[in-house]
Amino acid sequence: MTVPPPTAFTKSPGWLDWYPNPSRPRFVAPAGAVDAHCHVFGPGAEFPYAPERKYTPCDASKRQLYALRDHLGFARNVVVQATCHGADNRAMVDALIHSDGRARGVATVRRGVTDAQLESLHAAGVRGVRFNFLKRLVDFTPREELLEIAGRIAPLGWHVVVYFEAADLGELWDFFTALPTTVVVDHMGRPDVREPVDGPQFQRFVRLMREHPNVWSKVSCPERLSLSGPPALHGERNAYRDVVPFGRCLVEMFADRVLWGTDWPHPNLKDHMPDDGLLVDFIPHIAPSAEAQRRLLVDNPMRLYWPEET
Ligand code: 0GY
Repeated sequence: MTVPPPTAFTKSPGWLDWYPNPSRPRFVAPAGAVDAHCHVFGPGAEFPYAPERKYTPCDASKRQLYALRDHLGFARNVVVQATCHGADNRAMVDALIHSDGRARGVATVRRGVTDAQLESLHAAGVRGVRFNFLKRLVDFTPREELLEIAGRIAPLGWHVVVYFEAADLGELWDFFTALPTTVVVDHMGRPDVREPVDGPQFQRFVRLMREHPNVWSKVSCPERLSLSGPPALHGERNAYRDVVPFGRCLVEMFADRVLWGTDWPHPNLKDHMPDDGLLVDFIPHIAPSAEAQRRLLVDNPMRLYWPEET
């Protein structure tokens, strides 16, 4: 029997690779646009996946990410640490330091992180930490541990990115509102888009943003939230319509606290893999005016990730 080398990883069953030949978007992003939510996976032979991971992805390298950035007409990326790398930030940091200053990052750190490690992450371009509350992605971390980490990163000017399901917001509310930093919510707090945008579930999220001006939202991942499903053909440019009212509501109400990202390479999608060109064409449906697009894609992410340039 041949024992595979320790760096050989087998993708989780049913894992879908990222879309190989994305179309060129019709929507032309404003100059300096930032893809504020994307990941790198490995490559596993260079940056092994974490032993505690809940899934094993396909490789998705920095080179492939930056080629996609150029193809989509974007200028910069925010690379968010993916759970398959645990708190080993090397792949993400490697992507940042090979970006010519065009990528910043969001890390995962544990309680024992040293000041020197935080400073080194900062020097590489990290500007936030991510707290993940999805049981299918991570094991439980006690809230006091997360609060301690938030207190450690606040003096660096970093923020906290939170990922949770809409149904859990009530239970997480006090924790989120106690955080001493800007708080960025992934994917609009994952609303159930079968419910109306003015229904209690999404309005609770709107209330969180209205009452807490330090809370921002990524108006991202229509492909993850949509129930109307993928476009029947990958030429159709009118996809994910059931998610539009949710994104549009947040863009209209909180124009200076919204971010957008591709979520490339789209972890854990089981039914279809989106054409990233179509995802870019979703933007004008949620941000119809040139001003809203500029704030969403340039002004807001620059203020959060490259404040020294604004
Ligand atoms: C996303 C969503 C997911 C996964 C991760 O870090 C991750 O593993 O973020 C997901 O499975 O919903 O934003 O990339």
